[in-house]
Amino acid sequence: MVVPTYNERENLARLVGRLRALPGDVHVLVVDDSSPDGTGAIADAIAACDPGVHVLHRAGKLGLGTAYRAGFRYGLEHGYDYICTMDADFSHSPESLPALIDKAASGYDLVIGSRYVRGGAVVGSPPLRKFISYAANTLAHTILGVTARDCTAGFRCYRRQVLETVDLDAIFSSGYSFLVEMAFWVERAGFRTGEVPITFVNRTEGASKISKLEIYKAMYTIARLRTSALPWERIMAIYHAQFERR
Ligand SMILES: Nc1nc2c(ncn2[C@@H]2O[C@H](COP(=O)(O)OP(=O)(O)O)[C@@H](O)[C@H]2O)c(=O)[nH]1
Ligand SMILES: [Mg+2]
Repeated sequence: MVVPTYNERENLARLVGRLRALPGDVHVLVVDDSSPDGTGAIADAIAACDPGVHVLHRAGKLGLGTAYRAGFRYGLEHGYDYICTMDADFSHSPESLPALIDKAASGYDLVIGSRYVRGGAVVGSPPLRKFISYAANTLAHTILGVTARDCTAGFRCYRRQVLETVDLDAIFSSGYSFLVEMAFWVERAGFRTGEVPITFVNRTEGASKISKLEIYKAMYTIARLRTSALPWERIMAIYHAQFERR
């Protein structure tokens, strides 16, 4: 389980405790971006007493997308078959993780802990937050053709083959829109995406790191992916044929 953190000192120790208490010896990798609140030191202290907990320290706030990518690389290099991600803020209940892994093991390449399938729910999010999430998903469905109902969710389980196949270096998004971009490439590569209903509980401790800039970047990402997915070679061939005939 890759847990990116930036200022999560109120949450991290309890979260890791609950993940480590799950059946199946779930290992945890904390990817901390030099959190000013000392989350990195807390992670080190936990890792010092538990060989199933690891920490990657990065030099500064380099973005959620690149934190996931660093975590994926670590998971691939260390031979894990399932590489998962979640927020550190308890919006994603650790106890839902086995359901995600079970579904992946039953033949899905990417499993998303989803608010927007039957049985899923959102608790405590302000209306604006709900609207942004709804709007981002609607754009991803209509403009990009992504079929996952909750493609902005960070609670995920990837089979290692997915992360070996998708070109992680070619992913442009460094921040939150990484999630939409990854869902898009996973589906385009022909992998099977499944969803497990979860109840998303808005964080009670610490502050959200999502900013207006991340929302603009997400819109740009959707536009960029749409244009990059157009059949440019055919379009240029038609254009040249027309042009040369004159
Ligand atoms: N390492 C790292 N973690 C981040 C960064 N931005 C956000 N996070 C973490 O990513 C997770 C999702 O962020 P969060 O603030 O919960 O976003 P929200 O759920 O969309 O409000 C949390 O665990 C954050 O601590 C970042 O730049 N670097
Ligand atoms: Mg969160």
